[in-house]
Amino acid sequence: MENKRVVSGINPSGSSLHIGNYFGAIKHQIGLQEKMETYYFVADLHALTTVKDKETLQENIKNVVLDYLALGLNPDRCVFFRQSDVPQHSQMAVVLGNYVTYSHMKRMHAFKDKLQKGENEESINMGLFNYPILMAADILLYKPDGVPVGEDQRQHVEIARDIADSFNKAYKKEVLVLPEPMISTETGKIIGTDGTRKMSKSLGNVIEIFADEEIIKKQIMGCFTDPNRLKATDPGTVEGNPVFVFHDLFNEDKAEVEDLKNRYREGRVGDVEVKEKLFAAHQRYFEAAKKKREELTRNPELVQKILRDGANKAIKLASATINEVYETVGIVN
Ligand code: AQP
Repeated sequence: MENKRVVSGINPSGSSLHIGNYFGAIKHQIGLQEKMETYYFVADLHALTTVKDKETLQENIKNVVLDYLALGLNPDRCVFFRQSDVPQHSQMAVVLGNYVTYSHMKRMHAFKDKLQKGENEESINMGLFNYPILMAADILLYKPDGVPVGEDQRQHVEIARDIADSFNKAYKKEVLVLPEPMISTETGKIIGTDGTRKMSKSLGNVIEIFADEEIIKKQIMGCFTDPNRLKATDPGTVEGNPVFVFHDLFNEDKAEVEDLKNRYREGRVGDVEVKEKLFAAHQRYFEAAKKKREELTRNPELVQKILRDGANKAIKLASATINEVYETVGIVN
């Protein structure tokens, strides 16, 4: 994939990013900046499916922009922008909706998840139903070779490929590129603090990255562990136990992790010590990013400039694709 192009985005549906976003997608995306042409964006239009309060949305967007940059996006190496600053995303979505069927859309998991959570079709908005079409537009506009995301987004990258294929077949021309999902086998699905479901903003089972220390401590101390271990002296299970999954992810003191695991298996350590060490490891791991975030917060003009420059670069590529798409379908002004 050397000299190739990738694109990916983050939905500012919540007030800050969590370790599932980081280890599932962002860390990988940051690594790719050195090797490939990278386009990363904050998918603010997608957040409208769930955020219906103006101030909350503005705050979420600001926070996610700062989080993303602080975690290591380098605007000299990647094109970083807001989705809404590039109107071609919306234009492309209007076209692409015509190359996917209603029954295919009904099988998409964002929509099915809501139904499973007890919502009925009457209360699901069309923005959510159409989410995969806008996401296909986000991707296909940049003709990328790959899309680095977490496992939960695999289905959405696949539908983008299906839509591109169906568009190309309709016009017997290779206009759109079919991108590959790029998903880590080890960290593509980070489990939530409830120990059962994927870590998700909307499920509230997260460990945030930049929240106040007290909040992060509470999230870690409330983390699910081995349910069969009633006392600290009971031997416990380490494999699949979320606190140890998280230790493996961000506690860089590997000797400490091994010692905790051994003592846990033998019933010689309490959950509180394991979690306190996890909290300390979290503070160490994200310390540099926190400093960087504070610097960026003090420099809003710089952040605005990064987003403006990013949008200008993104528009160049996106407008070339939409012009080609319009030309292909017969909409030529
Ligand atoms: N638990 C996770 N494990 C691995 N990867 C994850 N991602 C999210 N959660 C996990 C990846 O992070 C990127 C940005 O995700 P997003 O915020 O745009 O949307 P999402 O996947 O819907 O994240 P949430 O937290 O689950 O949001 P809500 O609750 O609003 O739906 C993506 O690449 C995603 O795969």
